[in-house]
Parts: sequence; C-alpha cells; structure tokens
Amino acid sequence: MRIGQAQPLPYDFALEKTALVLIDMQRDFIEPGGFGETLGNDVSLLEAIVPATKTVLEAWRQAGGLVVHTREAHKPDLSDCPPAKLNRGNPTLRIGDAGPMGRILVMGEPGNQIIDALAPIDGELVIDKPGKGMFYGTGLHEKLQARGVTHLLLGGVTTEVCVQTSMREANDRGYDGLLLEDCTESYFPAFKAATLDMVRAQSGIVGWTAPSAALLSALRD
Ligand code: TIU
Repeated sequence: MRIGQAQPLPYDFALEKTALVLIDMQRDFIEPGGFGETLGNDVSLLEAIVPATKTVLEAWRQAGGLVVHTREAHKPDLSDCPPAKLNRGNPTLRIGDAGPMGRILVMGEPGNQIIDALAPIDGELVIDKPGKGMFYGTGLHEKLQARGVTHLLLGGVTTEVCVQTSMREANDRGYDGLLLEDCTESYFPAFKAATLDMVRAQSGIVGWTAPSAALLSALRD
C-alpha cells in the first residue's frame, strides 16, 4: 500500500507488517481532573482528534491490522516512577495523589483508562509505559518484532511529548513511522505544528506525516 500524500515523500507499507499505535488516549490527559489538567493545561483542546482517530481505528480493524494502545501508567507503589518525574514542576496534584478520577497516572484507576470511544478490543496490544516513550521499560520492541512489524502509523497525545518521544525511539529501532496529522494533538498548537515540521524535515529525519484521509484512501484502494 502507498500513501502518496505523505510528506516529505510517499510512504509505502504492507498491512501485515504495520501496526497502528495510539499513544496515551487516556482520561488522564483528555478529561478534566487528570494529569494533564493538574499540570495547568486546557485539556479540552485534545478532544478534537477523537472522531478522526476513531474512524482510523475502525478502518484499521476492518482491514485486519494490528492495533497497539499505550497508556502512561505507574504501578500503585510508584516504584517505577523516578523522583525526578514525581517531583517535577508545581502541579496541583502529583502522580499517585487521589484526584476526581482516582489516583493520578496510576494503573487500574478510572483516569488511567483509555477513553470509551477508542477502547481496546480483544487481540489488541495494550502497553503500560512508565516514561514518555513507548519503548522504555515496556518490552514493546520484542512484541513488535515477534509479529514482524516494521512500520508504525502513529496517533495520540500529546504530539510533542509522548508521541514525538515514541516516534523518535521507534526511528532509532529501525521502524518506519508515519504520524497521522489529525489524529494527534497538543495542549500547545504551535508545538504540534513544530513537531510535524520536525518529523518530516531533512528528508524525513524522524519519519513521515499524512492526513488520516490519505490512509483511509490507501486502505480503500
Ligand atoms: N504533559 C504532556 O504534554 N504529556 C504527557 O505528560 N504525557 C503524554 O504526552 N502522554
């Protein structure tokens, strides 16, 4: 398959070697009362990508492609949360504190669940990650290698934090990654725009970007 509209160059991929990866589409970042809001962000900005992301997820499932969901999540005893992460900044609630959706960024809490519209189904990988990047401390690389995955279609939040970190980690591990432009969002629109530019600059130094309609069109052809 080919996404001719991809930037900076057309993107070729084989369905059976490609995974759709949705990064951290969890209540902690998208709904009020979670980690994103405790950091001082306007979380309402992120909702805008849910319809397009849902359309991509359903089309990818229909095509039979592998889906990976990640969550930024810590163990209840916070043994996987380094002090530098726990103590950074001046949030109203810290990781592990009790908030309106349960303990902030802790596995199993209501706020840590992926939003209903994009909830995982049987057969999809759900990766809990203690860092911003999806490979650090998760075993994801081995799981993808075992499935013969070489290409990643990425979406999720936030563009310049967990999505960009994950995409760069993927790039260094040899994956060809494409970021779906309307399936990723930031609390800072200028950072999203800059990230898209950074990914595709220098002939695709990190990878490719494309609008989700271009992927849907490739899947239909
Ligand atoms: N703060 C922020 O923009 N993002 C995060 O802390 N995590 C993710 O991006 N998932």
